[in-house]
Amino acid sequence: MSATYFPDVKGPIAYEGTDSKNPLSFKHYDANAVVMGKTMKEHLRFAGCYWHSMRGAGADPFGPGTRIMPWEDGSEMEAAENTMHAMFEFLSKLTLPYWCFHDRDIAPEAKTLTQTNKNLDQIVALAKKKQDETGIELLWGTTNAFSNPRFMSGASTSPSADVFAHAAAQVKKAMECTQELGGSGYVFWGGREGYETLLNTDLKREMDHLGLFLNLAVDYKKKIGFKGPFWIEPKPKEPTKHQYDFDAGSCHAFLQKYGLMEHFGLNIEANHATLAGHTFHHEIKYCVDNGLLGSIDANAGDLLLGWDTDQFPMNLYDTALVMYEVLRNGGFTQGGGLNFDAKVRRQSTDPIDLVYAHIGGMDAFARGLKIAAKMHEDGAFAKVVKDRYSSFDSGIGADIESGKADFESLAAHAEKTNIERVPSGRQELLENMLNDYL
Ligand code: XLS
Ligand code: NI
Ligand code: NI
Repeated sequence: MSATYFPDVKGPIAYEGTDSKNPLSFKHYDANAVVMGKTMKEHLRFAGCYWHSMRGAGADPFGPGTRIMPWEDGSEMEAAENTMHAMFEFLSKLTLPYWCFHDRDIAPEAKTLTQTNKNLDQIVALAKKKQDETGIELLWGTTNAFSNPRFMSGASTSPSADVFAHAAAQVKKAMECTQELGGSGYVFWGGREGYETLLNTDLKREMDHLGLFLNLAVDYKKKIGFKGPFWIEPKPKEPTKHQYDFDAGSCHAFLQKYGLMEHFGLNIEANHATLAGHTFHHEIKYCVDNGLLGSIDANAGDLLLGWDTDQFPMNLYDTALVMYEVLRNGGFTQGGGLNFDAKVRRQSTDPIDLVYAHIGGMDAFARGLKIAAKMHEDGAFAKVVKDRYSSFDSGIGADIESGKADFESLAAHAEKTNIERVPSGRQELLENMLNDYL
């Protein structure tokens, strides 16, 4: 492996166990260790993301980028090629088996769509070569239909039909690139699909346009034979005041209304969950219970800052409870994985900081997986939940669930039943139990 952009990392990061003092080693992520019948690598399906790791220079609303990114060198197209080399060196050294990208991350946008697409073709060919050389695979591709000023009022929900057409052209091409690279799935994040003020917004028309657009995407997917599922990535706000793909629940309703359930799952991002006023655990659990778990953008927010800070996931409660749900789902059955949609802080300026960040995130999820597996194997939490609803397993409860009961029979039952007390929820005991696993 040629050490070009990450010279301090001599070879692939290895598992050295918890006694190791080497900061460039995994303490918990042991790719080939078997947990509940599958290797950690198979369970976790880690992906590196192009936009933050390779293209994010650390800019914030108050200042430009701060980061040293030696790969952004030469002409625009040279820089794009160097960046692809850097990405694959980075993925290989971190032993990340997958990657994710937006069309505009990997190749520069030109003056015309034709030239932009040619740029993309050139870089996709290089990416394909790098994939073949390394065995690293594409988890998902997506479209950036939010940065270009033409998308200021939305893409498929823009009041301009020409913008709708441009968004379609972009998704069409990005889907083709994803297919060319063998991507597992394709993501839709509605970057500006929302509104700033209702005073100028035809809410119904915009949502109908979004539903139409996604149906057109399904038509095209069938036409080109793209096998992977589509995943919507819910986010309640930012950059818009209100986004239509608010959270898992509202996406679920949207997908049902527009007849899209068969083709879509969700890509849940931790920080988007918290922006929506939910926990990461809640959003994942909602997906598992409704057959919607596609993929995960593994990051974390800062509750004190309150915006999409995209930090690396370090909280073991989060990783354990989320992996508990992923295991309950039988894994990433739609072909998704854990994509580090996370960025190092603005003051973390060296390429090596990216390496530390990913080691930390991978170890946090590996620990989460081990904790979750133990929780499943013991079955203590599953038993508590099962027992709590056991009144629905027989008698009147079974009649309710099977649809046998009606209001008259229920009223008759209530008249002859005195409720002395409803069983305790035992929340504190359960929290103690959870801490014992950590
Ligand atoms: C932004 C989103 C974005 C998506 C892909 O908040 O997380 O990065 O993951 O468009
Ligand atoms: Ni994301
Ligand atoms: Ni995000």
